[in-house]
Amino acid sequence: MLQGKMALITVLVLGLLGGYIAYAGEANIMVMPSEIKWTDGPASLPPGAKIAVIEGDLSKAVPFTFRLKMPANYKIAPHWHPAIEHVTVVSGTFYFGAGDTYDMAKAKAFPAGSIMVMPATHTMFGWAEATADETVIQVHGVGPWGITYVNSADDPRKK
Ligand SMILES: [Cu+2]
Repeated sequence: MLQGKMALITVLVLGLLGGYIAYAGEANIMVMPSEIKWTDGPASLPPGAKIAVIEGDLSKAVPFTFRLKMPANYKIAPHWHPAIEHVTVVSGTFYFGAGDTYDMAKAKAFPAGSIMVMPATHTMFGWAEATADETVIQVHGVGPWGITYVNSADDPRKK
């Protein structure tokens, strides 16, 4: 079971990011908002999001920081990660809840400046506020990173 999970994580992580970006352990990283380079979000997330990896290589055992820009009403189904996740809301409002089921009543609206810290394998779900053009969150932790959906039917890689 655990081996299966690890194999799955490896597949997810390798699919997430190809390029190598410095991490703070080897170089200073000082980035202005205007210098952030956005690309289409990874296949592991529903289409429509943009990602900017600021630090690290998500497939490696090094610190990483990335931002995720989501359009209004963007939904991320219940899932978990192989490592601790720190989520900081940079702009907009991110609705975020803990648990295995997508239950809006169990989520809270987190405005810019909020931070959530979720231990490895804890389940969570979220969506971007409906009225903002975009909601940006920043995620940091130590890789290797990945995402596993509670219901595999929610995994965009399987659609
Ligand atoms: Cu998450």
